[in-house]
Amino acid sequence: MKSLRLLALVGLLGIAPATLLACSDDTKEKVESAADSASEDAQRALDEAKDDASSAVDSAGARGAAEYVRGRVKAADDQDPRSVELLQGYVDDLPSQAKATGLDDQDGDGLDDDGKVEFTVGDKSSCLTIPESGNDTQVSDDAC
Ligand SMILES: [Ca+2]
Repeated sequence: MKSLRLLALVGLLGIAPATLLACSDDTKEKVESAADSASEDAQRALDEAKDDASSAVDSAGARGAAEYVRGRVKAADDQDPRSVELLQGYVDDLPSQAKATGLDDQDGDGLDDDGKVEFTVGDKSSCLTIPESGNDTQVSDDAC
């Protein structure tokens, strides 16, 4: 009797790690596949953002660039509208012929100090103004 129980125990111990291993492989695959699809989604969103930014600049130059960033700021209404990190991310989506200046954070609070970003495409400039509240963002067809 005793040796039977021992055999069963040994048997169980032998099976358990194999089962756990199989389960963890399965889980790992699921996690990897979820991560892959999340990164594909992120890549797709990034590609779309760059396409949008490109069309905005192609059709409306400096103003298009400013309006594009303004649109992104308005869409991210759960974030601080002056966040330098976010704004820089939007600016990075712009095609290379669009130059953005004026993102400054002298006091190091992570927020743009004056809420003004100037966009230049060719010989045209436009100025995006983001009030601290994030409401009433404005785009003007002049340098800031
Ligand atoms: Ca600041």
